[in-house]
Amino acid sequence: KWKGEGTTQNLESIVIGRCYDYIRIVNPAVGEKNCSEIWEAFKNAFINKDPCNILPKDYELFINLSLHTIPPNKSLFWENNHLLVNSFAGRGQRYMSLADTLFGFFGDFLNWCGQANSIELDYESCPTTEECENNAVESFWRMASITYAQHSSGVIHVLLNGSAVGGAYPEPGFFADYEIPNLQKDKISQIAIWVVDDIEGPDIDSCGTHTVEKLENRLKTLGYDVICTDNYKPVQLLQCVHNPDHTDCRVCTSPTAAP
Ligand code: ENP
Repeated sequence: KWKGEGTTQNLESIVIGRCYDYIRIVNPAVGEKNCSEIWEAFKNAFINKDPCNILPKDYELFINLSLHTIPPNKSLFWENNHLLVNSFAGRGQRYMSLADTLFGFFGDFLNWCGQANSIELDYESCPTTEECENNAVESFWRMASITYAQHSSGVIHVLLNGSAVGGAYPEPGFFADYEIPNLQKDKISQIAIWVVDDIEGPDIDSCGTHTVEKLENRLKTLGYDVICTDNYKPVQLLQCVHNPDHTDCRVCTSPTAAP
């Protein structure tokens, strides 16, 4: 009955398995966590409720149980480059994006919703954000984004897509609406923005232009030390793994003709 995809099959097994994978293998530094209690708190945020009336605060207990330290200088915010961010962050080895925290790891790539007057999940369909913004997935990411921003410190990194239609810094967007307003200024030394175009993609946005200029001005007005870099090489080199033959991916220039 809804326009969106239904709950991911085997959701419970996936998220409980992810939770153990996270605390035992991906990031044992988080210490002991009760994965079945975290699953119960997650599920209780949205089961047996109108699927269009789930609020971020319904995930409060889930967040309290799964919260852990986010190392300084490791936070990585982004828009419009989910897979690139996943590989660049390296499951928290290089950077810790929201999806590399225990609470974000739980939901990444999954879909879920419940139904009013039933304790069953809805595997057939779930509401999209266009149908209702107070849906289980949207409210989950809003709560997770707010928490992630509040706990980020040191140098903050932001990876934006310079080829995104509509601009690298979308408004509305999670970064603009839930993350920037929840950064704790006294814990942050600098905000480093990277604007990276898709290989072969159009150069729609760059540092100092269009929506990126708007972002830089917003952050500077808030009193942050902001630096911006176009086509940050380490990220571009990662993109080149998929596009090894592209001219932008040449690692050394061809020798010039002899005089
Ligand atoms: P999209 O639309 O490019 O990508 C959405 C996909 O990324 C979905 O598969 C979603 O999981 C997963 N995802 C991972 N982290 C987030 C997230 N953090 N979030 C929403 N989806 C996330 O991403 P958006 O909507 O533009 O969100 C980007 C935001 O994530 C940025 O603000 C960045 O700083 C933040 P699922 O379960 O929905 O399939 C917050 C919101 O970290």
